[in-house]
Amino acid sequence: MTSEVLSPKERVKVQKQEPTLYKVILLNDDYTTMEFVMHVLEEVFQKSPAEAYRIMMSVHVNGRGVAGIYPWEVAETKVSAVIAMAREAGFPLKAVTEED
Ligand code: TYC
Repeated sequence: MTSEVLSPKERVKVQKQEPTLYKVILLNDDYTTMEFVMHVLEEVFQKSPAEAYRIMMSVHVNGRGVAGIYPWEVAETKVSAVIAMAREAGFPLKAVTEED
């Protein structure tokens, strides 16, 4: 918000819009280890060990699951971090963004 003086009519126009949010979705595969997925959830998504285990198991059972919900640039950066870490470690783990 700027500190300029606004008329009452102008003031109603400057209400802040919520940014569109994006889910970061982790996808299941048969090769990435459960331990590595939990590591990614703790490092990239700041999840506790218990929450990382819960999300990892949910992806393992359901095929996909939400790792976190963020503004677009943050979500895309986290997907890039997941892919980079996985390829470096030799795993095929995939992550995608989806509008919330
Ligand atoms: N299905 C994998 C296994 O049994 C574990 C896994 C969980 C892989 C979540 C990817 O996003 C994933 N080793």
